[in-house]
Amino acid sequence: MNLSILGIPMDLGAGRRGVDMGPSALRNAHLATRLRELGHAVQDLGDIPVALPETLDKHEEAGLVFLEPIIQACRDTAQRVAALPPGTFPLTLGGDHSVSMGTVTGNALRGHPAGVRSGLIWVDAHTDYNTPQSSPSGNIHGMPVAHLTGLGDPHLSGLGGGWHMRPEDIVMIGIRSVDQRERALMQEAGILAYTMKEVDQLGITRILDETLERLGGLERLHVSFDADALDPAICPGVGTPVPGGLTYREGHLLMELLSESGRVTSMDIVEVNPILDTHNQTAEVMVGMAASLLGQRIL
Ligand code: 4U7
Ligand code: MN
Ligand code: MN
Ligand code: MN
Repeated sequence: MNLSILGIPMDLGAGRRGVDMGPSALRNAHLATRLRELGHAVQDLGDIPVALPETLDKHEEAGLVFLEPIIQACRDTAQRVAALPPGTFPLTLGGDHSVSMGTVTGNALRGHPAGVRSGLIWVDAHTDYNTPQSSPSGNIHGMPVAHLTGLGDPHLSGLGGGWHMRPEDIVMIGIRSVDQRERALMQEAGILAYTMKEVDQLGITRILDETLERLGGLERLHVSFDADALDPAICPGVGTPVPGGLTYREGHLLMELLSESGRVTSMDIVEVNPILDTHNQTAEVMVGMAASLLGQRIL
């Protein structure tokens, strides 16, 4: 497969500094080499330019922190991803999770300026379904999914022109932290989310069977993997850790089953924060997750 790596070194959407160094940390953990060893043709496209918070006034517009530069970076990301040649698998590296408004939109627009119906598997401790009105923090990394489905700020939700994700085409896995008003928005939208309770009760295999069945007819499937979905004991380098996450094996099994399905067409790795990490462990674990999704086998 032809893989294109693209970094989006952005931490404007997060409450803490440091996730802007995520792409460097992942490259440092030998991302490209690992994927080449699997037989892929890997091209690193470098990074999307993103404003540094120190060069901006920390202004809030209608409950949104750093709205303008985030729109800019997401727009650039969407354009860059949408322009990749057909048959290429984009592996996009955050940055905080607001980058996924750009990556998911770009992947849906590839080869189709109006956008195609696409599936989204959101692996995260959080549902990221806040709007500017519901958000307790104002941090945009807690809002990407809501904007992808058309809620919230019109500039952020308008990145795809008229294209939006359909709530029924989204499945979330690993969920264990949802804000009160966010919960109501999730229920209204009818998004399927497997909480950690369901991971414990049903197991990853059954959850993946149901997920792939639900997203059955869709030709494009994007996996957005927030490092905080994994337990903080395995991935300490995240800005919003929540105890009780996916184990190392649950994460790999999820990726292995997705790989076996042959249906995933693009992936994000986001929220890796080297400042909060120990010896780049979180980046190394996440490189392993990408390798499992992209065909690494034990035997
Ligand atoms: B991440 C939060 F309030 N829900 O909106 C918010 F708990 O991309 C956290 O999943 C969001 O890491 C976490 O600020 C965003 C908070
Ligand atoms: Mn997230
Ligand atoms: Mn999260
Ligand atoms: Mn986070």
